[in-house]
Amino acid sequence: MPHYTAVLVGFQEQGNLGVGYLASTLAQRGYAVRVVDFRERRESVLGIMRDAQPAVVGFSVIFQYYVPQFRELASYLRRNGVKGHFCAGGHFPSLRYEYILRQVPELDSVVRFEGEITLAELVQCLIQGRDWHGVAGIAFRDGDRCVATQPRPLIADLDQIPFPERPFESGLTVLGRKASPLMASRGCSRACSFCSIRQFYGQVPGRKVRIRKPGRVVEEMRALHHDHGVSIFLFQDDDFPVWGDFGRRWVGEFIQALRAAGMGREVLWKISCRCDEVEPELFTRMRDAGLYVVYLGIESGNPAGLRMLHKRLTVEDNLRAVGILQDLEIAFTYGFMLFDPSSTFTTLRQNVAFLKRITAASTVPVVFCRMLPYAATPIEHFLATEGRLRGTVANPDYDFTDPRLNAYFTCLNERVSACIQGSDSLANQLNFAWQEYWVMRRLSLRVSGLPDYERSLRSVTSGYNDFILSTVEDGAREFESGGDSLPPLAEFHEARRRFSSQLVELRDPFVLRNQGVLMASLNVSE
Ligand code: B12
Repeated sequence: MPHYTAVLVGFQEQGNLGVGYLASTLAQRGYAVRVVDFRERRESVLGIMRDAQPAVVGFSVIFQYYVPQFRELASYLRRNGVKGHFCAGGHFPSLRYEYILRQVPELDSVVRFEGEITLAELVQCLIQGRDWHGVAGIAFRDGDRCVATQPRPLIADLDQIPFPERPFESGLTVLGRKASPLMASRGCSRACSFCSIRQFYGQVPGRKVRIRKPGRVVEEMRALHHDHGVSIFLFQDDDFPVWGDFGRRWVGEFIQALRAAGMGREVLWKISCRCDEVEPELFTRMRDAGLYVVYLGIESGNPAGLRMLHKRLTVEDNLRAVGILQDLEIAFTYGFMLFDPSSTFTTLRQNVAFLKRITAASTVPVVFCRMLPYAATPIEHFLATEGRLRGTVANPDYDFTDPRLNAYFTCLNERVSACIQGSDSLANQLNFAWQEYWVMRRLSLRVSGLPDYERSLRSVTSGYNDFILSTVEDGAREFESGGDSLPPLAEFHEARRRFSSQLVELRDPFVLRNQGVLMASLNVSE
């Protein structure tokens, strides 16, 4: 195996664009880079390091939950003789560099905020044997102190950086169609109190939101489509550029470029945006050019929650967005924080009523989570000031003002989390089945029995939604009136198993029955 200048270790679930951009930027400058999946066995990571003997090992710590595991890996690699310069990047290390430098003594530096140019300069210093401590945008230990160098401005023109490398396929396919993540922009102009994006892009000089040229985005899509057979594009933008006159112009050019590239009919794409950005005329045009799912950051269904989360939206704004997408027959998924620091039993009931409304058509499963206070967010600060912040970096947490709610959440979460959270949760399986449905429908695949299939899918979704929401409602009543128990865990396992097998018994035979048509649509023989 050749020696590599840098080895980048990052979490590779569904790809990792950050690491991909770092790798392509280094490669463009002539450095040999190897990307490793953080989930690989540590012995095999060590083997790669021993063979590669990199001058720099970069750890991408984009989820703060994983700080302890990264610490463990860095320490293991050092103990086993890996030399090189160890650096870390990502939201948490950028915002809390002192913490991570103290907690992970194996680290030589932290690359703060956008990492492409900083890492390239750091690598250059290291391989030329020059002093690297003056590189802008880093932090390091100096005796007992932690020092941060001057911040590096954000990259003004995102089109100046090369397309990201994608050494690992995303692993995502829908009915045999490959899906890939990509980004048209970075940053968000809004200020939701729970989100770290604004803190991440807001603490350094430069425009907080940068948007690529539509033509370049389409060029990347075209390369993925033609060279790698990708036909579903998952935009990971913090807030896809659809807002106001600018958004309308940008989207107009994007659609034009898609059509000019011959991809107006054969590709589908998904975006994330805010509810107040959804409007009928623009989204009709987007739908007609392949937009098939919109992830809405809804987050709350009651006024106090929306205020606490600083969404600057009303419940009606949220309902309106869902209504428009439903009218246009664009699928939607959503983020929803059933619990947040302002939660009471009253807001909980309002949230349940809201979830009932947006899931009334039974074309989307009920999902929810508890708002967690990520490092350096305004809500973390608020909770600390109130004396309610709890937990650790890996498990940040807080108390509700009503102690009955603390007990209720713990009990409820234990029972429903396997249904609604994580990649193999029931809600995720339902979402996936619906994605397949929308792909078949939007690409007008000639499958037989699609309307019946849709009805049955609705029926399973509805059964699951009723089960979850009635559990939440009944439990809230019980705990509010002084009780402290929910039905036994076994009942939830059983319900989960039941809905899951209903789904499998419905979905698998349908796909099998239509296998010929589905394969033919991929130009693959059976
Ligand atoms: C795509 C995505 C996912 C994907 C895949 C992630 C992946 N492997 O890349 C999936 C769907 C799996 C996912 C899951 C989750 N996600 Co997510 N996700 C994202 C999202 C939207 C985009 C990531 C991305 O591609 N960014 C674009 C690149 C260009 O930026 P970047 O990764 O930050 O990298 C740059 C810099 O940080 C820096 N950098 C990063 N790493 C390194 C390393 C080195 C060595 C250097 C020098 C520099 C450097 O340079 C990079 C280039 O400029 C982000 C939001 C965001 N904008 O980042 C949330 C985000 C990372 N996710 C988040 C969360 C909370 C989750 C979940 C917990 C959600 C949930 N409730 O289930 C799960 C956890 C998954 C798990 N297994 O534990 C949070 C993390 C917050 C935190 N402080 O920990 C984020 C920030 C969203 C948010 N605003 O809250 N996620």
